[in-house]
Amino acid sequence: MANFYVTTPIYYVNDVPHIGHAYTTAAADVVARYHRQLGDEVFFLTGTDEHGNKVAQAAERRGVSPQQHVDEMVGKFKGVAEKIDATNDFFIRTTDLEHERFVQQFVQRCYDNGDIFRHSYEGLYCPACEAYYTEEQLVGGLCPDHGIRPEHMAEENWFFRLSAYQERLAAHYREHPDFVRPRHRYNEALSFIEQGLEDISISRSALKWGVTVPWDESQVIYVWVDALINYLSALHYAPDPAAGAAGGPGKTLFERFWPATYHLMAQDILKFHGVIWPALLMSAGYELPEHLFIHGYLKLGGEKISKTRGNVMDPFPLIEQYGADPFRYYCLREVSFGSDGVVSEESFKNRYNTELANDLGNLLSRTTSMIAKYREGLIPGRPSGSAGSSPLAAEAEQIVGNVRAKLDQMDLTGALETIWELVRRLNRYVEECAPWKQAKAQDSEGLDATLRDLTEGLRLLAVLLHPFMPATADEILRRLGLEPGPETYSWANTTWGGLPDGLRVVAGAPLFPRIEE
Ligand code: ME8
Repeated sequence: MANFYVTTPIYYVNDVPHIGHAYTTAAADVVARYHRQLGDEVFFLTGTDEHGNKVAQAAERRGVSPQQHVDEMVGKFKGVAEKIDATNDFFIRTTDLEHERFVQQFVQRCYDNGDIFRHSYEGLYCPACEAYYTEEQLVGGLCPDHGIRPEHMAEENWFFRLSAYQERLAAHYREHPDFVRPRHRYNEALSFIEQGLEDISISRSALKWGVTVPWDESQVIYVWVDALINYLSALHYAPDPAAGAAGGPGKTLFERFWPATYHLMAQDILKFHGVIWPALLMSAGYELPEHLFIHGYLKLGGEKISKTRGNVMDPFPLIEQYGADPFRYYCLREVSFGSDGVVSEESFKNRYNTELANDLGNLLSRTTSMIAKYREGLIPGRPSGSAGSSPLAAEAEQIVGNVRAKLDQMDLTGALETIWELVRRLNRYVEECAPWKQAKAQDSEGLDATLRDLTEGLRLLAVLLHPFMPATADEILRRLGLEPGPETYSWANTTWGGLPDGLRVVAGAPLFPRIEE
């Protein structure tokens, strides 16, 4: 049993959440659930980034105070996590007092180490990134990420000696070739470091909406520094999910879960997490996270979905209409995890109808209705002796092994594809065995074996699907007369032959009613 700590970025509350936010949180939830299946002790963190210029401006546009704005917006982001069935152990807000105090202590450590100094600065500032750019970094004079023209800014503020960490950062990358994954993102981050690092401004004087610099009340801490520290601060005040467990964990969350196992995010914030965050941690004397995993962008019509660009796909109507599971399935299956990909309502409906309604939904309804018809609902028991071995056992176990290997590599899309090999194999098995013919020929033993194999296959599917489609997995188990729960979903139950005898199928509506145009 290992300790496993997975995080999502904390999302900006300058605008409403969109499908991109739901995607990262869903992916982190898959990973968290999978590690719980393995028996790991898991901490899963998500939350909101509530300070900074962007948020202050959004509040001003609405004519409300920043505090009122964030208090109203946070519910929408918590709502995303709930609606997609995320099992986050805590939801951090950077306006939590405990977080703010921790941020001050953290930067004080960097200051005491001599890494923070006063400096005046002038440059081109993108308010959407909350970051400075050089002329060369701009594309046609515009921010490369947001396509807006940066503002000229001049400030005297506090700087962090990022340049002093260049060598140590590069060495860390060389010694930890899987620090950033996938590989091309590692290369991107390392080459950025190797091009030379400049010191960065880590405070703002013009802005009031932030955490005060502990030694200079006239300035607030730069929102990105404040935000990154959330991964660490949360472990100092979040309630302990294992606190009620028998015997108690005995150690604090920080002792058990730092360093983080995975920070998940898209490539827009790789530089902050791959360069600035590790340097800050080195300066303050903390261990570095084990891995950053950079998934790609979901794009609409070929363009990155972004609040600043205004081309947002709202996940709520889809989730409300079809449930969280089809949404989770679709995003993770349609776009190869780690690459960019296009999403659309049309392709959602296609996958829903073919893969969920036809492949998976029909498999369950065919199996359970045949058991109802031929065996009065009683799932045939395990035959004794050599007659008990199934032609599917070896194939299924190979598939389980492959799913695990893909999940361990963070290939969430590959894992889903592999699970569908089993779905399709079971459907072919129905055709091959033709239980209706076995019934007609009064091949009672053959029919029992077919129905039992299909049920066993469905049980296995439920365990494999649990991280991706938790409600669907629960429903499959219930239809087979099984009780869903942590025991049933334990990875130890992925061996063929785990189905208890004496179960009865339960009738029910189609898992995924077809979407008719
Ligand atoms: O950057 N496709 O917050 P943010 C896939 N507050 N993922 C997407 C996406 C898309 N089109 N759009 C957004 C911030 N995301 C900071 C983070 S962390 C210390 C501070 C996801 O609201 C993806 O995970 O702009 C991306 O990295 C993140 O949302 C950016 O969220």
